[in-house]
Amino acid sequence: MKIGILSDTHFGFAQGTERENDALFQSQQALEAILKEKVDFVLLAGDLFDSNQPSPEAWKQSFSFFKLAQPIPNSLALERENRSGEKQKIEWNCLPIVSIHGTHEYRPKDFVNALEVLEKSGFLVHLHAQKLFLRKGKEIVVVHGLSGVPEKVALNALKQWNPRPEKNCHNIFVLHQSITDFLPTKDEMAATISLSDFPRGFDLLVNGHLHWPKVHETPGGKFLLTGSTICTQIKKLEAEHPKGYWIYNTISKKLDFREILRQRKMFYKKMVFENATRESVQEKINLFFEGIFKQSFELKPLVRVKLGGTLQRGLEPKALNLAGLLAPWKEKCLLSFEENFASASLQQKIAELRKLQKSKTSITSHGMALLEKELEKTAFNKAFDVHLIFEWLEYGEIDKVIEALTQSKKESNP
Ligand SMILES: [Mn+2]
Repeated sequence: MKIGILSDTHFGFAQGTERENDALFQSQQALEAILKEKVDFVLLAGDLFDSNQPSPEAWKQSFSFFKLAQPIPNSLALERENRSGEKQKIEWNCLPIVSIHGTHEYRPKDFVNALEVLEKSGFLVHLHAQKLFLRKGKEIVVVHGLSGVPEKVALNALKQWNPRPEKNCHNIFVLHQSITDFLPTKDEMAATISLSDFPRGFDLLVNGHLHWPKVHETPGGKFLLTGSTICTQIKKLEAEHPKGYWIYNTISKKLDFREILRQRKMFYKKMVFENATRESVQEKINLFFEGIFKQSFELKPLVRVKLGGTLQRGLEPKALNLAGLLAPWKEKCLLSFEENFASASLQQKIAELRKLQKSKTSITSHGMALLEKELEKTAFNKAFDVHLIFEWLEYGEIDKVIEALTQSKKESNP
């Protein structure tokens, strides 16, 4: 079978802003292209909506999207199996769209989920800890769907459901969670499932939620991050990958990524300065933006710049007026920025400590070096031999120290 896979369309995203049509504009192109490929069904990996209680505007976007598949006839027999093992045939007239809900649509038990509404409308088949058997002649594809749950309980939900691949079928497992392997720090509020937790023996593991597209080879098999069809946060990883969708062939097991043709481009730039002047910051900013606008864009691009490092002594970050430096470019893009300049003195102290650490000098000479530096800041003006005093102190020659210091004091305060 041929399957179109996409995820994270986020209908309703950025409502009331210049980007309010992006969610539908980009996801619609993805679905249209998938339908042209004559797929047997479409698999969605959650976060169709941006909110768990979509606005009428978001519902309208979703209906426009799902209507695209309605004229296409269904050639598959569908049967859903519940957690208890109970099976139920599903009558479906148009091209099947199979979906789990994501973390954005999650609602506690006993509340109606937006995707249940879409199923009642005949737009999709919704799975939560359920299997869907899709039969075409002799070939059976089983989609094992675990919808999004709060991250803290995700590993537990996976273990409790404990899906096992069906014999003589092509098994696809789909979920919508964070994965610890892709996060920089361990935090159970952010993720509990690791790649090693996935059940073995599946032909394909599919995960929504993380918005950049990528295929990973894992102990559990091929692991697909579908990526989103829209950018909801400008991150480095996302800016490196254009938005798109996947075509999967169950016989060759080939996964092809296709870009959405007309999409809002995204740029992310981190600039680190050292002892920068206002002019050097301005120059670097202009160079970056001139590079971007060598090409023209159908949709204003998203640009995020992150500036940090140190400024020239005496130049306070406030005086830099970054917003002012960026102003000439504001009209041409959807701009956001972050500045994180360390104060020069703190930065200097860190640099000094690093230098000392590298030189591997003894504690005594560290102390000596620090004392000399501190004395330079006072009115001391080399009134006594620091090295000698320090050496005496080291060997407990207090009397000598007092004598030398009182002597020098007399000399320097006539
Ligand atoms: Mn999402």
